[in-house]
Amino acid sequence: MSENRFDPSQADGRWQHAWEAAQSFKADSNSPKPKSYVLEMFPYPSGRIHIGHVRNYTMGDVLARYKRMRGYEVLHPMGWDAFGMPAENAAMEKGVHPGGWTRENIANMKAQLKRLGFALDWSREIATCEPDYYGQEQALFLDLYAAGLVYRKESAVNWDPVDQTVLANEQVIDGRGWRSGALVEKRKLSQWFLKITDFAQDLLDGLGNLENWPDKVKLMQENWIGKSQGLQFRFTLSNGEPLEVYTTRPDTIFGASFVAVAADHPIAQGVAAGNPAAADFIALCKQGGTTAAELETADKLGFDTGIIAKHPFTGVDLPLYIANFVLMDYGTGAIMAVPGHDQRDFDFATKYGLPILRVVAESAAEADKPFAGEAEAGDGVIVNSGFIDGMSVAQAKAAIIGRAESEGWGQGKTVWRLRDWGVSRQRYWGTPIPFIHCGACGIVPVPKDQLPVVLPEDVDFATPGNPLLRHPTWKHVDCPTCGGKAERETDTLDTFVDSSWYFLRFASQPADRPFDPEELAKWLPVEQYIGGIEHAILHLLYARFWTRALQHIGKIGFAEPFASLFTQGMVTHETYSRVDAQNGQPVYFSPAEVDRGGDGAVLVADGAPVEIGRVIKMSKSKKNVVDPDEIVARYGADAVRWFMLSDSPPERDLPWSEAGIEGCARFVQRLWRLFGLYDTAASGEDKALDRKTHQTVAAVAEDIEALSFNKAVARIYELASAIDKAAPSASRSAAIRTILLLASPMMPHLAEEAWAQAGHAGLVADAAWPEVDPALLVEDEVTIAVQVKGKLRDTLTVAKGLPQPELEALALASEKVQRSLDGAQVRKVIVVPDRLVNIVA
Ligand code: ANZ
Ligand code: ZN
Repeated sequence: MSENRFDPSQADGRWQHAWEAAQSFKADSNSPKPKSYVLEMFPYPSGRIHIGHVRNYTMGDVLARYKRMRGYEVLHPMGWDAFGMPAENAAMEKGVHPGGWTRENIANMKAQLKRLGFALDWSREIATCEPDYYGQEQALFLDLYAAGLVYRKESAVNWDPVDQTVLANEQVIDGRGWRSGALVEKRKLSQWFLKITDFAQDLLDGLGNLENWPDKVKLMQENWIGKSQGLQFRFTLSNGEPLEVYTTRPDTIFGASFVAVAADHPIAQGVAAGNPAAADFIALCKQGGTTAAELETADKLGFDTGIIAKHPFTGVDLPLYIANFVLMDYGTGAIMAVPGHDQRDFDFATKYGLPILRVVAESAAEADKPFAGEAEAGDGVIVNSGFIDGMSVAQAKAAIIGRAESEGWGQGKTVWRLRDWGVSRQRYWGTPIPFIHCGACGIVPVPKDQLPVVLPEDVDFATPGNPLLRHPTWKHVDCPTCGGKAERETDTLDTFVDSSWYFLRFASQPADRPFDPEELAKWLPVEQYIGGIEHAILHLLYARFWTRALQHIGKIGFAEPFASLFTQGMVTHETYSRVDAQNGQPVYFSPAEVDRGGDGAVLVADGAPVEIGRVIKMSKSKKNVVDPDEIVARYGADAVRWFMLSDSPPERDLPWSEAGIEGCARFVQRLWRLFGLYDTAASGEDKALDRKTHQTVAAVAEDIEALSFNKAVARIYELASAIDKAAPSASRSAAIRTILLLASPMMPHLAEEAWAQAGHAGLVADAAWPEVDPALLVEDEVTIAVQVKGKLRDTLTVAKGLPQPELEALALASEKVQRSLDGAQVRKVIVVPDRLVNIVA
């Protein structure tokens, strides 16, 4: 090869065009080859790809390219999760149209992805904001409705009384609307729900079969589904009403010292009707956040109603409180409180001076041990509890449930944390929910032949609220059933619906249906899904639910969408900042603005020091980012890709470093020089190098299949060193050809360039993975330690399995051994075959 430097600025684009011209990565559903579906979570088109995308997509790309080399027909698609709030925010802030803003971002990001040389089938590109996608989603939504899996119900939303609009949870900051600053109220609105709870048990059981999912993700899903078993039972209140409570710890019933209801509980409402102080307290509760997490951390607050509940066993009077930490939509919205063994109850009892009783102890002897400032939620033996004293927690649970059931005041009950999925959003930039409200007929599904229900283009963002609701004409339609005047639903779907089935549409996208089940069956389930841990719960649970729901209604033949899941670590970097003297806030500087010496760092602009902060996830707000475009322009796509795979195991964080990327760029050149040594005319055999080559092929294959990319990279470094050291031979040329193929999924541009320069026909992208000769995988030589009187004097490299007499003879023949014996009489020779010879003199 004549050129002695590889020039990515020339080569990268050339090969990207070559792949496109050859349609190298177009997946053929009708191919007779075995199929492999490799998928990375599709991005939100925010405007620019970030380094996390680069890492995620590089991993998927290496696997996809590798699978192609192994003879698979590979589906490796890309698309855009294109609906959502940022587009509407941009519309409000910059006066642009959400559609224009989104499509422009998609074009930019697509160009960025192309510059990284990803082996993607762009012919299957999807943007969820286009009617050909969301129209099919509307069709599926109607199918789920027909099957009884979609329904409407009243539900609380965050209502901004000034902007007169519903707010998403993220738009409520410290209880106030993010734009108006007004105190947010909880309002009841009729909303659309998907019946995910019908599948709660199924979704839980299914986790057991997902062997190739990270345990932590499965655990998070399990907790989210939250199956709990306990007792629902009745107290009789002093006002004559019954009070139903739910507890997972019936074993602690003798430790109850008060009962409590949620602010929206009917009993609380009843009290408030005749008591202004109670009404005020309930209003106060409603101002806080709505989420369980917010309630969990909020200060415990209560209102004593003066009502008394009789303890079912002891007859003791328990006061009834309205309490802010009791949720209306869990269990019965009412609890028996056991301060000794529940931390929330403990905090509450401490604040309001209520008894804290011990009913579980480490042993019966510790029945009166005081609490050390906190509740004891653990296991133990039951104490101070009458007929259940001495039982274990589990025995006592069963005993109390048995007693309640036989006496008729309660029953064992399973309760789920999982709630039905509220999918209504009062926003413009989402999939219109395909229903019509008719005064005469009620709720009427849009007939399928009238789909898609397309978003209007002419919308106004100058005033807050839902533009669909305000649009002068869009919502007015004739009722499909009676022909009378009717109105369209103006809610749109949660964008998580869009991402719950996109992987199906990638595999099959007919114009007239959401997908073709037979074509789907060829590709699904996804063989390897790769994405961020931040999607461990919602996206992955919703996608599992949609797949099950579609199976349930007979649309598809499988329940789990993703056979293997991998969650990659983040790309991190230290931060640089100074505290602003005026407002005391930190001002951040990007790595490019800073000169990082040995210990400290100075701002290039003024030469004065900046503070070096922790190594954390790259984020725009902390300015500790590198721009993918910039580094690709500077080092070439292959060096960037190589860096994303090197050093850190893929599930761990990857610290970005200038030295690291420069090392990668140097290795690209080093490989290029190695390829320069490729010589098909070379002759002669180098057995040791052959073995190294074949062992590397086998090991790299194993590593890529296990997604241990950093290990694969390390092995390629090793083989490169072995080639460097080897003398010219046919073996060395074979090794060079092999390393080119092994590195090609990681450095596809360099590989193509070298392949072409070596005069090979076709593209490396279409080449097969090198064959392994199993005979070369076993080491046939061993190193033997030769000791004289227990001291190492020499080592011998001999054929494996060499018999004892030969080994002994070779050892005694060693010059070093003879020198150390110095004429002494050999008394005994101990031989451990393949390991050691010890000569006793
Ligand atoms: C008595 C008790 C004693 C409780 C004890 C816990 C520990 P999990 O396990 O998450 O399902 N609870 C029930 N309904 C509630 C509601 N609507 N809002 C807030 N808390 C509620 O939680 C069930 C436990 O949470 C129940 O068991 C109940 O407190 C409380 F040592 O009852 B327990
Ligand atoms: Zn009608």
